[in-house]
Amino acid sequence: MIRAPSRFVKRGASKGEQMKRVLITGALGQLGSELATSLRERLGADNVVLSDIRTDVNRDLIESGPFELLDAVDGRGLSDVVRRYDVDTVYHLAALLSATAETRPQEAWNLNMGGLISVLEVARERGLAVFTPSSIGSFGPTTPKDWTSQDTLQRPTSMYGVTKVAGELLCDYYFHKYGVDARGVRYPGLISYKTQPGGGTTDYAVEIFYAAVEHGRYTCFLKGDTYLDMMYMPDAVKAAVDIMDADPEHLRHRNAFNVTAMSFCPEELAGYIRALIPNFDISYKVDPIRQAIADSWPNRMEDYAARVEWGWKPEYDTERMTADMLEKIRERSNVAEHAR
Ligand code: AKB
Repeated sequence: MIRAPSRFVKRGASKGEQMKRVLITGALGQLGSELATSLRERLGADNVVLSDIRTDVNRDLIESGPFELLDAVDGRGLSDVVRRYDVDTVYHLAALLSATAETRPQEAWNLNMGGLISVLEVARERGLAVFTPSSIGSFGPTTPKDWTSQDTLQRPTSMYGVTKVAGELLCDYYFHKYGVDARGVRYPGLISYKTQPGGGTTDYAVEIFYAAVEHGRYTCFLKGDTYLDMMYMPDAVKAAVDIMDADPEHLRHRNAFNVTAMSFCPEELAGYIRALIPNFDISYKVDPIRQAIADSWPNRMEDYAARVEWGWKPEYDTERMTADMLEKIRERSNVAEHAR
């Protein structure tokens, strides 16, 4: 049996008593879909309400428990869902990622900030706990690039980064001013095979695996020597669950903990793939927008505060992640091949 994290069990509740309820916004996205599956396994499907602005993907997930068509910017709609399901914890994941945000900056501001403030307002009114992901995108070109520390310069130059820093500050504000239990981590690029990312600068680190399995070659939109922090999805899900499960007494930072698992550049990742697919070939066609964003982000963060304050420790390094990605994508392509 999988044990429910303590914060999802009512205070003083004995084993087996009623668990609490979670709402995930942006639940059909790359992180949301895997977090949803994991939380539904832990807490029971009925205790994890999924929401998104679309229903055209991931039908199995949508049908595996409660789902609401909801734009997180709509505070009334959000409040209604929270009340109807007696939600006490929101994982607020709905946001535009860095590359898309750079092409549609006003929309990014409206969604990323509008969604967050409406979640925090409902949290203030109804005493909810909130998880909000920040990102390596919250750093900028003046941030120290190597072993970037938890508390350092944050002057991002992308609209995504602007919304991420503002979001970190807003979460801190709601905690200090209203006591909202807002927590979060600064995610690096997330690598996964179940749901594709969309509109991110780090998306190459997912695309490359599909291209390697399907075509044996990949044309990368970042330069070969662009180092960025990355993390495999099981660790990203673990971080989201563990930070919300952490003893608040031990949290000095609460919001926006640096978390990382590996750092590599495209050339290096290609080397790991080549160890398993010897003929794999990488070439480059640089996208200036995404390259400029990547160049403004750290090469590698340190995540000491997360390790000390709530026991963060990733399980996957680049080698283990690469082997698992290739194996899982091959399995999926074999299934698809046989289904034809
Ligand atoms: C992006 O590339 O925009 C995201 C991120 C690092 O926050 N994956």
